[in-house]
Amino acid sequence: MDNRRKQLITLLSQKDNQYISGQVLSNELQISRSAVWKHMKELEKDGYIIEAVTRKGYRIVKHPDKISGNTLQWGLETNWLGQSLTFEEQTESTQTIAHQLAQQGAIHGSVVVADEQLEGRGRLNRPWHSEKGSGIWMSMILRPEIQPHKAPQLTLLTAVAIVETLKKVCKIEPKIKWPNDIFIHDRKLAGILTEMQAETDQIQYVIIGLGLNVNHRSDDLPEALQNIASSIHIETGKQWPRAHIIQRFLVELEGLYEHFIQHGFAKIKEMWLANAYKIGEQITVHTRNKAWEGILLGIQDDGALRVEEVENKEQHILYSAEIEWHKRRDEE
Ligand code: BT5
Repeated sequence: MDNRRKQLITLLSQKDNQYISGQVLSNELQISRSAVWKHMKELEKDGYIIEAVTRKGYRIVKHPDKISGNTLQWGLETNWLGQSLTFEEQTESTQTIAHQLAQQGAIHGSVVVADEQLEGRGRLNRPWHSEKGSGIWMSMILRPEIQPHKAPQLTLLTAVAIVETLKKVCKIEPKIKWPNDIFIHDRKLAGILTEMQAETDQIQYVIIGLGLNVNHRSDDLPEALQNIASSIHIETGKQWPRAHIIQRFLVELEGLYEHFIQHGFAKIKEMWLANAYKIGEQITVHTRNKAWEGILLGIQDDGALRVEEVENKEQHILYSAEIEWHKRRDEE
């Protein structure tokens, strides 16, 4: 039963906006046309809006707003990423669950998604606001056979996957702020948190967390974030089906990851640079106990940041640093 519905969603999703006839569906699934119709009614209970037109057939006009184990897995077109999926209505943090699952042996490509996080976190344990029903809060467990020092490249790769997904699905053009932020119009739309368990020369697992604000209106965000954060809804004025965005993102990430493992970082680096925030512009870099002005030149082949110091034209390669991006004064 469930499997048929999954196949149905896959067939309908592949056609995107076009109709697919009841006869074709009935042949593909080897069930009667009235059984197809019954399945459509069931799908509507899960929040899909399906249009049925005589002599044309069916098409999905709206993917469900709600996320659930079903809506995430039906129509997921990846080969391995997210095929093992854990969904939680509410959890402390998907990172915490992913760590537990990874330690219990969860397979490469396992994904954890939550509708709400009570203790979502960013880097250095900073809080990550993860309101119920509005955003994408998810963690991916990867077991890459790469040297541990290359793991930060996975953060950059994930950023590229997010931007490419949002360009295609939502027609917006966010920028990547090194190393782990996705920005749009100078506001933060998404953040990535990469955590790793490794020995000196071998990675046991990497957990990549993604927080992406989707359907928040401005006043849904806490006051402290209202001037520094954005959402896809704020940018486009539309509500977006989160499950559909997650599925498209997983397809994008899987493709880029496979390319990275087979051919290395070069193409990802080019894609990253094409979408990067403030390349060629002036920033302030805080390293240890010094602050200096620099021009952002780009990234190295390994993903490190390249900055030219304004005062003496010296080039610096930065693996970690706090950077001031000179936000507009009214946004401080
Ligand atoms: C990040 O940290 O940007 C990484 C965020 C990763 C969150 C995901 S959600 C799924 C998974 N489970 C988790 O528990 N975490 C991951 P960082 O660069 O340290 O940025 C944190 C800062 O972003 C905070 O100090 C706030 O200023 C800001 N912030 C918090 N919530 C935000 C939100 N929803 N939207 C935009 N900015 C936010």
